[in-house]
Amino acid sequence: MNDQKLKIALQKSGRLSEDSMNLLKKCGIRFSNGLGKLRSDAENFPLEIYFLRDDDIPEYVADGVADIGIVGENVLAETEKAIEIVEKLNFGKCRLALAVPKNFAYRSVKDFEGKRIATSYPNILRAFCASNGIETEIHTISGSVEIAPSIGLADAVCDLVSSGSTLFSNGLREVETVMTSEAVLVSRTALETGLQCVLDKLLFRIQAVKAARQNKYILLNAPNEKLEKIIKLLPGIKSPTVLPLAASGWSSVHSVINENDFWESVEKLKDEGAEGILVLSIDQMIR
Ligand code: PRT
Ligand code: ZN
Repeated sequence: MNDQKLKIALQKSGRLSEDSMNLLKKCGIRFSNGLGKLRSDAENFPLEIYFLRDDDIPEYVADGVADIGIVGENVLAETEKAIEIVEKLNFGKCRLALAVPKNFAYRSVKDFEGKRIATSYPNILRAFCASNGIETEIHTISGSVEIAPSIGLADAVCDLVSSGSTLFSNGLREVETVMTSEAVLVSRTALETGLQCVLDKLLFRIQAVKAARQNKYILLNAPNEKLEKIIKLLPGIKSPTVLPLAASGWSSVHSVINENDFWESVEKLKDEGAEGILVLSIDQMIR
């Protein structure tokens, strides 16, 4: 391993912090993140970790203070910095949406014409309004956007939504998705060869962790006469492993299944006579 250290910026404390740190830990990278710590050196990987506010991460990466970072696509789009998305990370999922008070008779995006919209994302909203040919009055506020209509500051809001319960409890109804977002790994452009090499190693591990999260390891017992049908239900990475059981006429089948069709697969396997089904999480998966 070369001795150049890659500098990564993570959110210090907030919705992305825990998932970002867990991802590095699953990649086998050890570091301490004690309370109030602003930077940390990884013990077993050439990585220096900076803990920052999420809004500052694109700028730190664009300026080269950090080489890479983990940030929401929404923050990235709002700051309009010239940095690259290297990998989508499958967490921190949300959408930036337009919402109106429940009694607003909404029909189409044209209903926003001339309206006051409160948001923390003025650049994204401005671009959205322009591409829809509408003129709006954008009020930029940095927090608690959802209360703007009830205090008379705005007619509508453009805010991040995940479950929708914040909008609902403030008497608002989501009517348009402006953008969808998830946490992404970003990088400054033109990394030096040594640093690019460290990033490639990190990416290889991140992709293995992502693949593992989307899959489960499954073990089951099958009567030999049903093996053919059961194997068809379990494609695995190449094909399932089949081992004889001590009890005659039975086999143990091991495979990997996608989490999305997990319950459906298990039901079909049971219908075909599979018994003793065990399902395990996978930490890393390298195809
Ligand atoms: O202190 P710092 O500046 O670092 O953090 P922050 O307070 O600005 O950001 P934080 O930690 O709230 O969010 C970090 C990132 O998480 C965001 O930039 C998004 O990419 C992502 N994310 C995912 C969310 C949400 N889901 C989310 N639900 N960010 C914010 N929210 C808020 C939203 O603003 C609204 O107030 O949650 C509320 C809505 O949630 P529901 O579930 O009621 O719809
Ligand atoms: Zn922030």
